[in-house]
Amino acid sequence: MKRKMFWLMVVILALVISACGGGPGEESEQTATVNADAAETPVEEEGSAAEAGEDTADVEAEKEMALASQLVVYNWDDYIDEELLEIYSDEFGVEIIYDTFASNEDLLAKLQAGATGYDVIFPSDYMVSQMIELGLLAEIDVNDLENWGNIADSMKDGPFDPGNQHCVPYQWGTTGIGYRAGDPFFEENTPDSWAYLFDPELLEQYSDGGINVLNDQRELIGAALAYLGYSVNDTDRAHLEEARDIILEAKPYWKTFNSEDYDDTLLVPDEVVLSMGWSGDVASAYYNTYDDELEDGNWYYSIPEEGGVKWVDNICIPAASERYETALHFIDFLLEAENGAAITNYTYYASPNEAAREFIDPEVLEDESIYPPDSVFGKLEWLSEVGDAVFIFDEMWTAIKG
Ligand code: N2P
Repeated sequence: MKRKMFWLMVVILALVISACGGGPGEESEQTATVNADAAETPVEEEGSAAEAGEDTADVEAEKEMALASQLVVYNWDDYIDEELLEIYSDEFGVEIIYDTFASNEDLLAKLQAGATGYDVIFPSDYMVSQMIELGLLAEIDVNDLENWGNIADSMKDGPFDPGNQHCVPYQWGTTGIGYRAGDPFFEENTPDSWAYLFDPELLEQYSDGGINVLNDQRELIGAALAYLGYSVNDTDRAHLEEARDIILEAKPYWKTFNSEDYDDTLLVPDEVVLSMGWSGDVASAYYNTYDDELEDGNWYYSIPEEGGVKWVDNICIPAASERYETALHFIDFLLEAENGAAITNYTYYASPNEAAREFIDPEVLEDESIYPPDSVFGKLEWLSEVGDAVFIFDEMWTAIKG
Protein backbone atom coordinates (compact mmCIF):
# COMPACT_ATOMS: atom_id res chain seq x y z
CA MET A 1 0.00 0.00 0.00
CA LYS A 2 2.86 2.32 0.79
CA ARG A 3 4.70 1.66 -2.44
CA LYS A 4 1.99 3.06 -4.66
CA MET A 5 2.74 6.45 -3.17
CA PHE A 6 6.29 6.41 -4.47
CA TRP A 7 5.63 8.74 -7.41
CA LEU A 8 3.97 11.13 -5.08
CA MET A 9 6.90 11.19 -2.70
CA VAL A 10 9.10 12.06 -5.65
CA VAL A 11 6.86 15.03 -6.37
CA ILE A 12 6.90 16.09 -2.72
CA LEU A 13 10.66 15.68 -2.57
CA ALA A 14 11.03 17.96 -5.58
CA LEU A 15 8.75 20.46 -3.89
CA VAL A 16 10.68 20.31 -0.64
CA ILE A 17 14.05 20.63 -2.32
CA SER A 18 12.94 23.64 -4.33
CA ALA A 19 11.55 25.20 -1.16
CA CYS A 20 14.94 24.85 0.44
CA GLY A 21 16.81 26.38 -2.45
CA GLY A 22 18.63 23.18 -3.33
CA GLY A 23 18.88 22.08 0.27
CA PRO A 24 21.78 21.56 2.64
CA GLY A 25 24.02 18.54 2.29
CA GLU A 26 22.54 16.82 5.32
CA GLU A 27 19.16 16.22 3.70
CA SER A 28 17.87 12.71 3.95
CA GLU A 29 16.32 11.06 0.92
CA GLN A 30 12.73 11.84 1.62
CA THR A 31 12.86 14.94 3.72
CA ALA A 32 14.58 18.25 3.85
CA THR A 33 16.31 19.38 6.98
CA VAL A 34 14.59 22.41 8.35
CA ASN A 35 16.30 24.58 10.88
CA ALA A 36 16.00 28.00 12.38
CA ASP A 37 16.46 29.43 8.87
CA ALA A 38 12.92 28.41 8.08
CA ALA A 39 11.78 31.20 10.34
CA GLU A 40 13.47 33.68 8.08
CA THR A 41 11.06 32.89 5.28
CA PRO A 42 8.75 35.88 5.15
CA VAL A 43 5.52 34.96 6.83
CA GLU A 44 2.38 36.38 5.31
CA GLU A 45 0.27 38.32 7.69
CA GLU A 46 -2.32 36.19 9.37
CA GLY A 47 -5.63 37.71 10.38
CA SER A 48 -8.49 36.51 12.49
CA ALA A 49 -11.34 35.03 10.49
CA ALA A 50 -13.84 36.38 13.00
CA GLU A 51 -12.97 39.92 11.91
CA ALA A 52 -14.37 39.24 8.45
CA GLY A 53 -18.03 39.64 9.38
CA GLU A 54 -21.01 37.43 10.09
CA ASP A 55 -21.45 35.88 6.67
CA THR A 56 -20.03 32.35 6.74
CA ALA A 57 -18.87 32.43 3.13
CA ASP A 58 -16.99 35.62 3.84
CA VAL A 59 -15.46 34.09 6.92
CA GLU A 60 -14.37 31.04 4.93
CA ALA A 61 -12.92 33.19 2.17
CA GLU A 62 -11.14 35.38 4.67
CA LYS A 63 -9.76 32.33 6.44
CA GLU A 64 -8.22 31.08 3.22
CA MET A 65 -6.83 34.46 2.35
CA ALA A 66 -5.24 34.66 5.75
CA LEU A 67 -3.25 31.47 5.32
CA ALA A 68 0.53 31.73 5.21
CA SER A 69 2.26 30.63 2.02
CA GLN A 70 4.33 27.99 3.83
CA LEU A 71 3.97 25.61 6.72
CA VAL A 72 6.78 23.62 8.31
CA VAL A 73 5.66 20.25 9.61
CA TYR A 74 7.92 18.11 11.84
CA ASN A 75 6.77 14.54 12.37
CA TRP A 76 7.94 11.03 13.23
CA ASP A 77 9.39 9.07 10.33
CA ASP A 78 6.87 7.51 7.94
CA TYR A 79 3.92 8.70 9.99
CA ILE A 80 1.54 10.26 7.48
CA ASP A 81 0.19 9.47 4.04
CA GLU A 82 2.15 12.17 2.23
CA GLU A 83 -0.58 12.42 -0.39
CA LEU A 84 -2.48 14.42 2.26
CA LEU A 85 0.28 17.04 2.27
CA GLU A 86 -0.02 17.33 -1.48
CA ILE A 87 -3.81 17.64 -1.28
CA TYR A 88 -3.56 20.32 1.39
CA SER A 89 -1.00 22.28 -0.64
CA ASP A 90 -3.10 22.09 -3.80
CA GLU A 91 -6.33 22.98 -2.11
CA PHE A 92 -5.13 25.86 0.04
CA GLY A 93 -2.02 27.07 -1.74
CA VAL A 94 0.19 26.44 1.29
CA GLU A 95 3.55 24.91 0.55
CA ILE A 96 4.44 22.26 3.11
CA ILE A 97 8.00 21.73 4.18
CA TYR A 98 8.13 18.32 5.78
CA ASP A 99 10.84 17.01 8.07
CA THR A 100 11.07 14.03 10.44
CA PHE A 101 12.56 13.22 13.85
CA ALA A 102 13.48 9.93 15.53
CA SER A 103 12.34 10.35 19.12
CA ASN A 104 10.59 12.71 21.51
CA GLU A 105 13.96 13.64 22.99
CA ASP A 106 15.32 14.58 19.56
CA LEU A 107 12.25 16.74 18.96
CA LEU A 108 12.69 18.44 22.34
CA ALA A 109 16.41 19.00 21.79
CA LYS A 110 15.67 20.61 18.43
CA LEU A 111 13.14 23.03 19.91
CA GLN A 112 15.35 23.80 22.90
CA ALA A 113 18.29 24.48 20.61
CA GLY A 114 16.24 27.39 19.32
CA ALA A 115 14.87 26.00 16.06
CA THR A 116 11.96 28.36 15.58
CA GLY A 117 10.88 27.40 12.09
CA TYR A 118 8.50 24.58 12.98
CA ASP A 119 4.74 25.14 12.87
CA VAL A 120 3.25 21.71 13.54
CA ILE A 121 4.85 18.99 15.68
CA PHE A 122 3.79 15.54 16.94
CA PRO A 123 5.07 14.81 20.48
CA SER A 124 3.89 11.84 22.55
CA ASP A 125 1.87 12.15 25.75
CA TYR A 126 4.65 12.49 28.35
CA MET A 127 6.57 14.88 26.11
CA VAL A 128 3.50 17.08 25.76
CA SER A 129 3.50 17.65 29.55
CA GLN A 130 7.21 18.31 29.53
CA MET A 131 6.88 20.82 26.68
CA ILE A 132 3.92 22.57 28.32
CA GLU A 133 5.99 23.06 31.47
CA LEU A 134 8.85 24.43 29.43
CA GLY A 135 6.52 26.86 27.69
CA LEU A 136 7.30 25.40 24.28
CA LEU A 137 3.70 24.90 23.10
CA ALA A 138 1.14 27.42 21.91
CA GLU A 139 -2.30 27.29 23.47
CA ILE A 140 -5.23 26.28 21.31
CA ASP A 141 -8.99 26.40 21.73
CA VAL A 142 -10.48 23.18 20.39
CA ASN A 143 -13.72 25.09 19.72
CA ASP A 144 -11.87 26.74 16.84
CA LEU A 145 -11.55 23.35 15.19
CA GLU A 146 -14.55 22.42 13.07
CA ASN A 147 -13.61 18.74 13.21
CA TRP A 148 -12.88 18.45 16.92
CA GLY A 149 -16.16 16.55 17.32
CA ASN A 150 -14.69 13.73 15.20
CA ILE A 151 -12.32 12.76 18.00
CA ALA A 152 -13.53 9.99 20.31
CA ASP A 153 -14.44 11.26 23.78
CA SER A 154 -12.21 8.61 25.34
CA MET A 155 -9.21 10.18 23.60
CA LYS A 156 -9.95 13.73 24.73
CA ASP A 157 -8.72 15.47 27.85
CA GLY A 158 -5.65 13.28 28.51
CA PRO A 159 -3.88 13.90 31.84
CA PHE A 160 -0.83 15.16 29.98
CA ASP A 161 -2.85 18.06 28.51
CA PRO A 162 -6.02 18.67 30.52
CA GLY A 163 -8.81 20.14 28.39
CA ASN A 164 -6.67 19.76 25.26
CA GLN A 165 -5.47 23.28 25.77
CA HIS A 166 -2.39 22.68 23.61
CA CYS A 167 -2.73 19.61 21.43
CA VAL A 168 -5.14 17.21 19.74
CA PRO A 169 -4.61 13.43 19.56
CA TYR A 170 -3.11 12.14 16.31
CA GLN A 171 -2.49 8.36 16.49
CA TRP A 172 -2.12 5.86 19.29
CA GLY A 173 -0.46 2.50 19.69
CA THR A 174 1.55 0.13 21.82
CA THR A 175 5.17 -0.96 22.12
CA GLY A 176 6.06 -4.62 21.82
CA ILE A 177 8.12 -7.16 19.91
CA GLY A 178 8.03 -7.87 16.19
CA TYR A 179 9.35 -11.24 15.10
CA ARG A 180 9.80 -13.07 11.83
CA ALA A 181 7.06 -15.62 11.62
CA GLY A 182 8.88 -18.03 9.30
CA ASP A 183 12.04 -18.22 11.42
CA PRO A 184 12.50 -21.80 12.71
CA PHE A 185 13.19 -20.59 16.24
CA PHE A 186 10.00 -18.52 16.35
CA GLU A 187 7.92 -21.29 14.87
CA GLU A 188 8.60 -23.05 18.17
CA ASN A 189 8.81 -20.05 20.50
CA THR A 190 6.56 -16.99 20.72
CA PRO A 191 8.45 -14.01 22.11
CA ASP A 192 5.84 -13.22 24.71
CA SER A 193 8.28 -11.80 27.27
CA TRP A 194 10.84 -8.99 27.35
CA ALA A 195 13.27 -11.80 28.17
CA TYR A 196 13.55 -12.21 24.39
CA LEU A 197 15.26 -8.85 24.33
CA PHE A 198 17.22 -9.02 27.58
CA ASP A 199 17.99 -12.62 28.62
CA PRO A 200 21.44 -13.63 27.30
CA GLU A 201 20.54 -17.34 27.39
CA LEU A 202 17.65 -16.73 25.00
CA LEU A 203 19.59 -14.22 22.95
CA GLU A 204 22.32 -16.81 22.36
CA GLN A 205 19.79 -18.91 20.50
CA TYR A 206 18.72 -16.51 17.77
CA SER A 207 20.75 -13.31 17.83
CA ASP A 208 22.75 -14.47 14.80
CA GLY A 209 19.67 -13.67 12.73
CA GLY A 210 19.83 -10.04 13.90
CA ILE A 211 18.00 -8.07 16.56
CA ASN A 212 16.94 -4.43 16.45
CA VAL A 213 15.90 -2.27 19.40
CA LEU A 214 14.19 1.11 19.37
CA ASN A 215 16.64 3.98 19.55
CA ASP A 216 14.45 5.63 22.16
CA GLN A 217 15.47 6.12 25.77
CA ARG A 218 12.10 6.08 27.53
CA GLU A 219 10.96 3.10 25.47
CA LEU A 220 14.06 0.93 25.84
CA ILE A 221 14.68 1.72 29.50
CA GLY A 222 10.91 1.34 30.05
CA ALA A 223 10.98 -2.17 28.56
CA ALA A 224 13.90 -3.11 30.82
CA LEU A 225 12.04 -1.71 33.85
CA ALA A 226 8.93 -3.72 32.93
CA TYR A 227 11.05 -6.86 32.52
CA LEU A 228 12.47 -6.28 36.02
CA GLY A 229 8.94 -5.93 37.40
CA TYR A 230 9.02 -2.16 37.89
CA SER A 231 6.78 0.53 36.46
CA VAL A 232 7.90 1.96 33.12
CA ASN A 233 7.78 5.32 34.95
CA ASP A 234 9.99 4.23 37.86
CA THR A 235 12.38 7.00 38.91
CA ASP A 236 14.34 5.18 41.62
CA ARG A 237 18.03 5.52 40.73
CA ALA A 238 18.86 1.97 41.87
CA HIS A 239 16.12 0.55 39.65
CA LEU A 240 17.24 2.63 36.69
CA GLU A 241 20.82 1.43 37.19
CA GLU A 242 19.55 -2.16 37.22
CA ALA A 243 17.74 -1.45 33.95
CA ARG A 244 20.91 0.07 32.48
CA ASP A 245 22.91 -2.98 33.51
CA ILE A 246 20.63 -5.56 31.90
CA ILE A 247 20.60 -3.44 28.74
CA LEU A 248 24.40 -3.31 28.70
CA GLU A 249 24.53 -7.07 29.17
CA ALA A 250 22.18 -7.67 26.25
CA LYS A 251 23.60 -4.98 23.98
CA PRO A 252 26.36 -7.15 22.43
CA TYR A 253 23.62 -9.41 21.05
CA TRP A 254 21.82 -6.55 19.32
CA LYS A 255 22.60 -5.57 15.77
CA THR A 256 20.99 -2.14 15.51
CA PHE A 257 19.36 0.72 17.43
CA ASN A 258 16.80 2.00 14.94
CA SER A 259 13.41 3.58 15.57
CA GLU A 260 13.02 5.41 12.28
CA ASP A 261 12.98 3.28 9.17
CA TYR A 262 13.46 -0.14 10.79
CA ASP A 263 10.23 -1.56 9.37
CA ASP A 264 11.29 -0.85 5.78
CA THR A 265 15.05 -1.36 6.07
CA LEU A 266 15.34 -4.17 8.63
CA LEU A 267 12.06 -6.06 8.99
CA VAL A 268 10.71 -6.24 5.44
CA PRO A 269 14.08 -7.27 3.88
CA ASP A 270 14.69 -9.79 6.73
CA GLU A 271 17.83 -8.05 7.97
CA VAL A 272 16.75 -9.04 11.49
CA VAL A 273 14.61 -11.80 12.97
CA LEU A 274 13.35 -9.85 15.97
CA SER A 275 12.81 -6.20 16.74
CA MET A 276 11.47 -4.17 19.57
CA GLY A 277 8.84 -2.14 17.76
CA TRP A 278 5.80 0.09 17.71
CA SER A 279 2.55 -1.63 16.81
CA GLY A 280 1.94 0.16 13.51
CA ASP A 281 5.49 -0.25 12.25
CA VAL A 282 5.36 -4.01 12.82
CA ALA A 283 1.87 -4.18 11.29
CA SER A 284 3.23 -2.25 8.34
CA ALA A 285 6.01 -4.87 7.94
CA TYR A 286 3.31 -7.56 8.09
CA TYR A 287 1.17 -5.98 5.37
CA ASN A 288 4.17 -5.10 3.23
CA THR A 289 5.31 -8.74 3.21
CA TYR A 290 1.79 -10.09 2.78
CA ASP A 291 1.57 -13.03 0.42
CA ASP A 292 -1.89 -13.38 -1.16
CA GLU A 293 -1.48 -17.10 -1.71
CA LEU A 294 -0.31 -17.83 1.81
CA GLU A 295 -2.76 -15.27 3.14
CA ASP A 296 -0.13 -14.23 5.63
CA GLY A 297 2.70 -11.76 6.16
CA ASN A 298 6.20 -12.44 7.56
CA TRP A 299 6.09 -10.24 10.65
CA TYR A 300 4.06 -10.91 13.76
CA TYR A 301 3.64 -8.68 16.79
CA SER A 302 3.61 -9.65 20.44
CA ILE A 303 3.00 -7.64 23.60
CA PRO A 304 5.13 -9.11 26.39
CA GLU A 305 3.35 -10.62 29.36
CA GLU A 306 5.20 -8.32 31.78
CA GLY A 307 3.33 -5.43 30.20
CA GLY A 308 4.79 -2.30 28.70
CA VAL A 309 3.87 0.95 27.09
CA LYS A 310 0.76 2.31 25.40
CA TRP A 311 1.03 5.80 23.99
CA VAL A 312 -0.77 8.54 22.15
CA ASP A 313 0.98 10.98 19.84
CA ASN A 314 -0.43 14.47 19.47
CA ILE A 315 -0.54 17.36 17.03
CA CYS A 316 0.65 20.64 18.56
CA ILE A 317 1.85 24.09 17.56
CA PRO A 318 5.19 25.29 18.96
CA ALA A 319 4.91 28.53 20.91
CA ALA A 320 7.50 30.03 18.55
CA SER A 321 5.48 29.34 15.39
CA GLU A 322 4.75 32.48 13.40
CA ARG A 323 2.04 30.79 11.36
CA TYR A 324 -0.38 29.90 14.14
CA GLU A 325 -3.64 30.29 12.14
CA THR A 326 -2.33 28.24 9.24
CA ALA A 327 -1.07 25.55 11.61
CA LEU A 328 -4.50 25.37 13.23
CA HIS A 329 -6.16 25.21 9.82
CA PHE A 330 -3.86 22.32 8.84
CA ILE A 331 -4.63 20.50 12.11
CA ASP A 332 -8.35 20.85 11.39
CA PHE A 333 -7.74 19.37 7.93
CA LEU A 334 -5.99 16.35 9.49
CA LEU A 335 -9.01 15.86 11.78
CA GLU A 336 -11.43 15.44 8.85
CA ALA A 337 -12.87 11.93 8.94
CA GLU A 338 -11.54 10.82 5.54
CA ASN A 339 -8.13 12.27 6.29
CA GLY A 340 -7.93 10.59 9.69
CA ALA A 341 -8.74 7.31 7.93
CA ALA A 342 -6.13 7.92 5.21
CA ILE A 343 -3.51 8.38 7.93
CA THR A 344 -4.39 5.11 9.68
CA ASN A 345 -4.76 3.18 6.40
CA TYR A 346 -1.22 4.28 5.60
CA THR A 347 0.52 4.06 9.01
CA TYR A 348 -1.35 1.06 10.47
CA TYR A 349 -1.58 2.90 13.79
CA ALA A 350 -4.90 3.22 15.60
CA SER A 351 -6.89 6.40 15.08
CA PRO A 352 -8.44 8.51 17.85
CA ASN A 353 -10.79 9.82 15.15
CA GLU A 354 -14.15 8.16 15.77
CA ALA A 355 -15.71 9.59 12.61
CA ALA A 356 -12.85 8.11 10.57
CA ARG A 357 -13.80 4.54 11.47
CA GLU A 358 -16.18 4.08 8.57
CA PHE A 359 -13.36 4.89 6.13
CA ILE A 360 -10.66 2.74 7.78
CA ASP A 361 -9.89 -0.59 6.09
CA PRO A 362 -11.84 -3.31 7.94
CA GLU A 363 -8.73 -5.53 8.10
CA VAL A 364 -6.99 -2.75 10.05
CA LEU A 365 -9.91 -2.25 12.44
CA GLU A 366 -10.05 -5.98 13.09
CA ASP A 367 -6.31 -6.40 13.55
CA GLU A 368 -5.65 -6.93 17.26
CA SER A 369 -2.02 -5.96 16.91
CA ILE A 370 -3.27 -2.49 15.93
CA TYR A 371 -6.42 -2.27 18.06
CA PRO A 372 -5.58 -4.53 21.03
CA PRO A 373 -8.37 -6.10 23.07
CA ASP A 374 -9.12 -4.51 26.46
CA SER A 375 -7.52 -7.46 28.26
CA VAL A 376 -4.16 -6.55 26.70
CA PHE A 377 -4.60 -2.79 26.66
CA GLY A 378 -5.51 -2.77 30.35
CA LYS A 379 -2.17 -4.14 31.51
CA LEU A 380 -0.13 -1.50 29.69
CA GLU A 381 1.06 1.79 31.17
CA TRP A 382 1.16 5.29 29.68
CA LEU A 383 4.60 6.87 29.88
CA SER A 384 4.38 9.86 32.16
CA GLU A 385 6.64 12.80 32.69
CA VAL A 386 9.33 11.94 35.26
CA GLY A 387 10.31 15.42 36.46
CA ASP A 388 13.94 15.79 37.50
CA ALA A 389 14.50 12.04 37.05
CA VAL A 390 14.80 12.91 33.37
CA PHE A 391 18.46 13.60 34.20
CA ILE A 392 18.90 10.05 35.52
CA PHE A 393 17.29 8.69 32.35
CA ASP A 394 19.69 10.84 30.30
CA GLU A 395 22.65 9.59 32.31
CA MET A 396 21.62 5.93 31.83
CA TRP A 397 21.02 6.51 28.14
CA THR A 398 24.48 8.04 27.68
CA ALA A 399 26.01 4.97 29.34
CA ILE A 400 23.91 2.67 27.17
CA LYS A 401 24.76 4.39 23.90
CA GLY A 402 28.43 5.00 24.83
C1 N2P B 1 6.08 5.86 13.29
C2 N2P B 1 6.53 6.15 14.67
C3 N2P B 1 5.48 6.01 15.68
C4 N2P B 1 5.67 6.89 16.83
N1 N2P B 1 7.12 5.40 12.44
C5 N2P B 1 5.66 6.22 18.13
N2 N2P B 1 5.33 7.11 19.14
